[in-house]
Amino acid sequence: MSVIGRSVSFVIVGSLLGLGPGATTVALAGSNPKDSTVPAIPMVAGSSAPMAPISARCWRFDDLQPGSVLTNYRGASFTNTDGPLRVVEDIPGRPFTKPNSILPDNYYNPGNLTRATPPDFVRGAKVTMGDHDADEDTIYLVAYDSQGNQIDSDTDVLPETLEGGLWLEVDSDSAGIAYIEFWGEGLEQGNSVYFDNVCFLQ
Ligand SMILES: [Ca+2]
Ligand SMILES: [Ca+2]
Ligand SMILES: [Ca+2]
Repeated sequence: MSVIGRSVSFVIVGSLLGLGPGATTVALAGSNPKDSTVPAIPMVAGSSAPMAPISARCWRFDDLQPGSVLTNYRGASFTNTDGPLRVVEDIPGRPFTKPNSILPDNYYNPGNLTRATPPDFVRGAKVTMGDHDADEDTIYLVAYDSQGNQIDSDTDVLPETLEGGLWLEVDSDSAGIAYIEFWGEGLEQGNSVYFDNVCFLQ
C-alpha cells in the first residue's frame, strides 16, 4: 500500500515569495501573518523597530530533470540516510511549487531522514513537506550547529485527508545553523513525504 498516495489533484500555486524558478534571493521587507510563505521579521528587543531585513534563499528544484538524483544544488548538499533523493515531476498541492518536488527512493523504509547543508551558516530554515493524503504523517525539522548540537526543532501533523503540505521552520539567535535534517513518519514509520521549497535565512 502506498503511504504517499498517488491520486492526481494538482493545484496551481503562486510563486514562492513571488520570484522566479530555481534558487532565489530576496530581502524580506515586510511580513504578513496570514502569508505562511513569508517568515516573521524579528524585532529589536524592547522596541518596535525591526532588525535588518532577512535574506532568504529558497530552493524549489523546478529546473532539475525529473528522474535525476538530488545531491548538490546551488551550493547546498542534500543526502538521505537510506538511498538517493529523487527529483519527481509530481507535487501533492499547496504549498509545493510546480513542477518538481523531491522524494526519497526508499521513503517506505523506517527511520530514514534527509540532511540539507547550506553553503554558509544560516540563522533560519524552512521546508515544505507533504503528500497525496493516503495517511497521517508527523513531520519533523531539526537544526544543528557545526558540532552536531541541536539548536532548534519544529514538528506538525499532516492530516490523513490533506492533499498538499505544510511548512516547518527553525531559527537561531545568530547565524549558527550548519545543517538541517527533516523527515516524516507515516504508516509503518517510513519517511513517506515529499519535500520542496527548502529556504535558508541569513
Ligand atoms: Ca518545486
Ligand atoms: Ca499523508
Ligand atoms: Ca505519507
